Amino acid sequence: FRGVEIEQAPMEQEDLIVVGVSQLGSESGWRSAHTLSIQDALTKDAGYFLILNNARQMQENQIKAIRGFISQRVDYIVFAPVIESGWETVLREAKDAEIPVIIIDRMVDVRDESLYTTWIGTDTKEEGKKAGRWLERYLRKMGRASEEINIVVLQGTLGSTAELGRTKGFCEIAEYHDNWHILEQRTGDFTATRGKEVMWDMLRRHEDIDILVSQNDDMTMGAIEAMQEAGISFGEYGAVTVISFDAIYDALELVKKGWINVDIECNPVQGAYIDKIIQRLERGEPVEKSYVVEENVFTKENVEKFMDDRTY
Ligand code: GYE
Repeated sequence: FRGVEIEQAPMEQEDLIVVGVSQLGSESGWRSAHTLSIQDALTKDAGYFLILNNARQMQENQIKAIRGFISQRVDYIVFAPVIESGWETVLREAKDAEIPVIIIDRMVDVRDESLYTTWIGTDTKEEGKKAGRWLERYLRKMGRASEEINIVVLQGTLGSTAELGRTKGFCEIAEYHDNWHILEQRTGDFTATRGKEVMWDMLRRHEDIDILVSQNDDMTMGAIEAMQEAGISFGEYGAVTVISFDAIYDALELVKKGWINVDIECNPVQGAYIDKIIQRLERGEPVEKSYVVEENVFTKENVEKFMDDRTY
């Protein structure tokens, strides 16, 4: 995306609120929508000078960017942490510099909550549970509730909130079912390319896959390509039932076509929240410690009425 270099806020911008944003990367359609939503909200017209840095999936790049923001004395630091662990030191540096930190999308795992001001994100564990609950209902509806069910899971970036939450949430439901067998869980790094490669490999090693749980739409699309190339049928009338996460527009098209059976929504439109929170802080008003964005579940039955409004 645009604005990958850290720019210096020019002097004449003094009346603008300077916000340093460390985005974790540009791995997925969801991520592009997330970045765009930030750029749309933190505009000059709205009173902001936005410094946006793309960390390209590397925690050390994020730490470097945040240190850069601290030495530039930005007014706010906003960041989407690539993984949960390892943030204590740099967050303490920001706190010592008295720069408020707003965490977005994924979460950090820190003991001391005072190291950040607030968090805006989604309930990824609940998303995982929704996938599990959908599968329960689906198997019941298909008369397969007591069949042996073989599941493979394409996980996102290991150690990221989205991966940890979705894995945990789905496993919690799976534990109730002795006949659900998770054959393998492997990371596809939230990208289409890795999703395809890993799915290829899993298809080669497991003969009888009933369910694919893919923790984002990009990996799902890669996995679909792998199944097509391997001559394995999938989706509504196929051998492999496909469960996906995110619900970006291109994936909703596939839900409509019956290629993806269900897509658990994850909402990337978080920019307006950042703006609202900063405005509150500017007025000296209190903010909540966390803001969780609302989300839906899409199947062929309900998908169409949501597609018109979807901008990403
Ligand atoms: O699901 C995936 C992205 O952290 C919720 O990251 C986000 C996830 C999203 O790469 O597509």
